[in-house]
Amino acid sequence: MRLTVAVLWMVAVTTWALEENSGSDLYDGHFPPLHPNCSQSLTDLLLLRQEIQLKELKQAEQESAGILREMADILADIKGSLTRSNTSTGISCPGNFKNYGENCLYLAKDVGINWEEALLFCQDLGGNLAVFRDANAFAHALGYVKTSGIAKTGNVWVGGNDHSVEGEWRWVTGEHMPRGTPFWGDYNYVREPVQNTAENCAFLHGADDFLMHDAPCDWKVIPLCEISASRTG
Ligand SMILES: [Ca+2]
Repeated sequence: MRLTVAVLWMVAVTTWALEENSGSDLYDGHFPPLHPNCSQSLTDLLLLRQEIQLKELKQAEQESAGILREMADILADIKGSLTRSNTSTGISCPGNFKNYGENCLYLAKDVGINWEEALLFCQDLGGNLAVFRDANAFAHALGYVKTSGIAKTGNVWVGGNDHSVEGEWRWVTGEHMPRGTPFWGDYNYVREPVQNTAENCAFLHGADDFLMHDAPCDWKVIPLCEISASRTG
């Protein structure tokens, strides 16, 4: 009797053990353990967060690349526009004339002649004695004269006089000449031009940093000639 009970008990235990093992394998095959402990769950969470951040960074990078491409296109348009602008304002000057601002200028450094001769000299070259309708034109002419290599005490004829009416200064092209700064200089602390029938021609006075003064028209100085710009663009 005891032997029978023992055998039955062993069979029961073996059967239970087999059933227990096969059930565990089945569970693990379909539902593998997600996280053995809490630290594993935290690691997964951090990895997921990193993955999301990387995705966001990639999207931002794509958007930034798009913005940079748009900026490059805009800069290319601006560059093209400037290139076209420079080409269209290109000025061609004949002979010894050089382009300054909107005009062509020629300072005949080796010539010393009176004002009337200077006017004819420039007209023979197809131009006129230089006139300055605004401060920019005057600044361009001064820049040319000051860097031309002539003596700082030299003098230069320009195209202005008060031949017709004393004190009424006009350019050779007929317009009234501007007065005061920055065109005219001072002589003995008095602003030029002064009322003086002996001084009816305008010149750039080297001793006064080439600002304009009036002088007797028979002085023999250097002519500054000008030709209206011809555009090539
Ligand atoms: Ca005068």
